[in-house]
Amino acid sequence: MSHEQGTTFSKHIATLLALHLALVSTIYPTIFAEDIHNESNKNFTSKSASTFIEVSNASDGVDVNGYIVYCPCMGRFGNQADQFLGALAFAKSVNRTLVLPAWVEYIPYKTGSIQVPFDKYFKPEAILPYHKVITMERFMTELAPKVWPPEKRFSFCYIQRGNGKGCDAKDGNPFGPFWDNYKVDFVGSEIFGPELHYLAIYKGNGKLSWQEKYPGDTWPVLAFVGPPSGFPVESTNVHLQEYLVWQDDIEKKSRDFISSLPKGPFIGIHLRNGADWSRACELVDGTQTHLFSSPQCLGYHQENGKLTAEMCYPSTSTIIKQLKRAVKKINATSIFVASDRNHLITDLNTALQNLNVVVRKLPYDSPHVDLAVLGRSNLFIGNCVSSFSAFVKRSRDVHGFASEFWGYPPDLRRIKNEIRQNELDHDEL
Ligand code: GFB
Repeated sequence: MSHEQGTTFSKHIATLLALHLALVSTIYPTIFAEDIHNESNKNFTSKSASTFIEVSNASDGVDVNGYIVYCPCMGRFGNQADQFLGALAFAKSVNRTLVLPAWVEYIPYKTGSIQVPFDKYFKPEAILPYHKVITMERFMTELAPKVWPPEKRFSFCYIQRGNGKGCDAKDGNPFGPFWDNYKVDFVGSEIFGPELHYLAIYKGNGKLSWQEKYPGDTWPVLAFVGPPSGFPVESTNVHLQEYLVWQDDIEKKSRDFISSLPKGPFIGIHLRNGADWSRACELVDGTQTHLFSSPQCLGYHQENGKLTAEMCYPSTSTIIKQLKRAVKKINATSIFVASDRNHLITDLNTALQNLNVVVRKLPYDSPHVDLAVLGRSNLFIGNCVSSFSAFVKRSRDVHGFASEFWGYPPDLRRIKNEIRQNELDHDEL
């Protein structure tokens, strides 16, 4: 990489980071007026209420190998779900019980964040076939008094953060509100880098290094300032999506909605087109290797091509063209649209009227029901760059359902024309 390219690349990274931090710490339209009730758990009713503790290997229900606790302090739902899969793999690798953190959500036009218990959306029992888990709420009330008394609460970080000398685990939003939600204060910090890294579990004896440096008897709880995992999800952990099973009420809402659609196959589409997204996509100028979740279509080693602006923020004409093709391909009778802003219902209904399909969206706002419906569609078309779309793609892969992405593979003729047009414009100047 030349110095100039390097500088441009660094500028992009810096801009993206700043954008990301600004976006996650301010006002996000992420909490919706969805009243999710705790219905009985149909598939897992055989498990007793204490299942999560019974999987532990001591008579008093305490896991002698210890626990992993962390704050999902980066990004919104899609980002958090990506990192959850990595954290799950990490906990399994070091053989500690994973404490399921709350989902961090941001309230529109309000500072701060709220913490939504993990099991409001997903069934913890469904994770047990893979690894031992307990919700943060149960951990704090039932086990923390025994294994993690206030005087033993150290926060773990790779490198010093904030203004102090340690992890400053509660500095900023959502860090402070997350731990406050569980009334956790830290008495000190444990900086594990640079000798150790959570990624060590993917190399040689890495997982043993964690166990040797932090044995369960002297360090019963490793409380990480952020997820012990990367973003996007490591390729080896993509399959762990199968253990994220929706709670029954979300399943029911998605099934009810689907049964209200005309009989026949339906296409589920994700239109990520809010203001934050258009700002992020402005950075796509052909020089980046990856952006956010783009490895899901471009490949983790970029083996499937380059990122284009159309893949990040597809034009309405691209969306219509791809949809027309897809409708014919699967003989769809309806299209379900999920979006964070503009569902394009009128444009799509008008453009597709000759094909006899109806275009619908949920009659209420719920990202989780949107995800569940998209997951069940006969064909899904998502945004390769978005981690919200990535959640859907992974959940469909579990069942072998078909998925496509906007603008992918890129329309080479269109790109050539754009380049030619740019050259003409330039010549005219
Ligand atoms: O899920 P997420 O991390 O995906 O964040 P990206 C996007 C959020 O926008 C979701 C809402 O968690 C939802 O709250 N949202 C997006 C939607 N699409 C839909 C939809 O179809 N229906 C509904 N109801 N809500 C990244 C962020 O978003 O975008 C980063 O995580 C950063 O922090 C970046 O802001 C620009 O990967 O798409």
